[in-house]
Amino acid sequence: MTEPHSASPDVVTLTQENGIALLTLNNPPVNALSTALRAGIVAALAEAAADPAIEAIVMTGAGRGFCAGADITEFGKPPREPFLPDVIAAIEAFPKPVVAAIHGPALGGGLEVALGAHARVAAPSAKMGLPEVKLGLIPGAGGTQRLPRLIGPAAAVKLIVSGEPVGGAEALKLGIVTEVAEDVVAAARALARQMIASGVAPVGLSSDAARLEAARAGRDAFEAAAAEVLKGARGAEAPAACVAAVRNSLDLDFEAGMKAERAAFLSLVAGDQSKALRHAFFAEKAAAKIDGLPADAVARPVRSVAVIGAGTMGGGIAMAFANAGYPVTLIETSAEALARGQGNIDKNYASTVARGRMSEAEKAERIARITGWLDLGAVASADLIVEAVFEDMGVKKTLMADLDRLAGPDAILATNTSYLDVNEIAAATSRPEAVVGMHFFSPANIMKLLEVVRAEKTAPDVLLAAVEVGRKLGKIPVVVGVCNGFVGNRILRAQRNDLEALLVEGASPAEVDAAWNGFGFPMGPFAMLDLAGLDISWRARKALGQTAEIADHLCEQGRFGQKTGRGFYRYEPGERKPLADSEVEDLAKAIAAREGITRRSIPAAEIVERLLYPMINEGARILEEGIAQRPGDIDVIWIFGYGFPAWRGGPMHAAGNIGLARIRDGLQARFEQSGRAEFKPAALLERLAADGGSFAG
Ligand code: T1G
Repeated sequence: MTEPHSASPDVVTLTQENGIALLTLNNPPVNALSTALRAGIVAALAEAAADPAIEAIVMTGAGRGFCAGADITEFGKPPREPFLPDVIAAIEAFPKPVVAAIHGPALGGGLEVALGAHARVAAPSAKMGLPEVKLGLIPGAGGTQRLPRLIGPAAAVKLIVSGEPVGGAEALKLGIVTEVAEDVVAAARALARQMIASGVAPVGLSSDAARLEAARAGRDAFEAAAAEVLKGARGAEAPAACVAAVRNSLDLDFEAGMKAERAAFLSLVAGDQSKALRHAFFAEKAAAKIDGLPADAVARPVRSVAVIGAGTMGGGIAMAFANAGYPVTLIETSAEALARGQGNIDKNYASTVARGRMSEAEKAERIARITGWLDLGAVASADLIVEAVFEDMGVKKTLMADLDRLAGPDAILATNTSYLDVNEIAAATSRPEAVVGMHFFSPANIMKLLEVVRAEKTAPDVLLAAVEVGRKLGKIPVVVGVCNGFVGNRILRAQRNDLEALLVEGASPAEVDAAWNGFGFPMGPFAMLDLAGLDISWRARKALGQTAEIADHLCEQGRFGQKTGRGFYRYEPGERKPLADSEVEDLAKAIAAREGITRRSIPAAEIVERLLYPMINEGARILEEGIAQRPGDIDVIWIFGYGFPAWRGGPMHAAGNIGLARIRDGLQARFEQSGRAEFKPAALLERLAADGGSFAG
């Protein structure tokens, strides 16, 4: 084997063995395609082309994966040569076979690099995909032109618009790779050897006429798939741009298709939606970082879990842990409650199996990890205990005191409370340093967000353990401070500050919800209230000594929303959509008459402002109080916990696009009009608006 010739000393190495060169991408930690790495590939190809001993190239990635795509830290800066499409064209034009050996992530530009190769093999660990749509982009280095030629336009448009990766086996089924092998480099060498022996000059996807003809024959299937994938777009620009680019691969020649792809990419990358989605990407990464911990702090180990309470939340939490491989002790106070909880868990898994998303064997394996107990003493062996009992401070304090007495000396005591004071809960134990909030969102086995509540005495190793466990559950943990409602629910309360006034002034629940849907939320506030149950927010209001005349009246009538068939809407059997409830409108009219308010039609834009501005204002207060570590954490919480459209970047990022001065003025006007303190602009908002700033980060 010849000595390694480093094509570029640090990011690409080229070695050669028996005529086959190994070109290794080596830009830790994920081989992102930085300018240096792109230049290194071009240099390595030139070096290989000049070496007559080299008959083929195998491309691989150093470390845990092939290549994570374009270096997203370079976005927003002037693009520098060599541009990625040109690098991939150079791979494709190499006169001898190039085989990509893919392990781990090959994402975005990383998969596009592999599509420039003449063949691809994958390891079972491979994770191949084009996630650009999640960054508000389209694949910008030939993915929309080469992938349809490789796997057909229908399969290609689904993969591109979903942004989701596929593993080695699925990639083999789709035709992205021709083989899956544990030793993926050896398999690639063998394939290269076969291609050399065939004596046939390699043909790249861009010039493969037969593949283009086959792709064009798949147009009808493509149009059907395109219509289907666009249904979920809800205001996002990138999905439609992806569809248009794949359609170009059928209608235009390769060069024209590439030109159109580049133009669309450059337009999107400069747009607000992509900036918002890139903000959300980095904010999600930053959210797991905890400021102010000792440098040597390490997470307390968690190998086993106990969940107290087998209700909706407790059952979902138990499933989340079982899904991640943890043994779970599920404890209830009665055999009947335990059986009901275990029955619900079985039903939830059964519906996943029915949808073909899990095998019966996997279902059995996960259920076997959950052991039901009636004796609280069963917590003795658990490293982490999560209480998910009734949302009442007295109940929780009593339970925590019992757990404190029965749990092992190093056990972590976590509370799933959604808004109660975790300091007060911790004070009910002799180990407040071991108490932390882990606020799961329902359904706890599905929702990605986990608010990790840092109480005054929570120890660093306990806090780190809660975050680490959250990530092992596949969740997005965000550290928050103690206040009523923490971050997410406190901002949800602020969103509702003006809801009843909107009804009294003339809007209907359906108009308010439609405006919020138009802003990009999957569900409007009234539909959400009816779904969650009006009694839940009623109890929270009473705990705060607050009232909401219309909602309180509905609750006093026992109208708690969907579960009782009436709330802000009427729910009739057989009717898919909720129906207007004339009694709600009559009540709003009566209040207007009593208050001397002239009702009017309220524009959707005004409705959105009156929901959104109080949320941003509450976010500013949360930052002032140190309840959230950074504005991006608030954005992550609302994107992943409450459906804030990611292509708007979350409430604090969206505020920057609206303009803080405009928000301040809107709130000030509402404050003066209503006299209600909750609309008074926060000091931080006033200060940033005066400086012309934004909530950066
Ligand atoms: N560019 C720059 N840095 C990246 C990066 C990237 N593409 N991907 C990850 N990092 C950083 C990340 O910020 C973190 O930094 C560290 O690497 C480890 O990441 C032309 C235009 C690859 C599955 O969207 O999905 O190609 O915090 O903690 O959990 O068409 O990172 O350590 O300082 O996430 O093992 C498309 C995004 C780009 C892939 C690894 N590619 N990355 O997950 O590690 S657009 C993506 C991921 C594009 C082309 C278009 C994940 C991962 P730090 P990590 P991980």
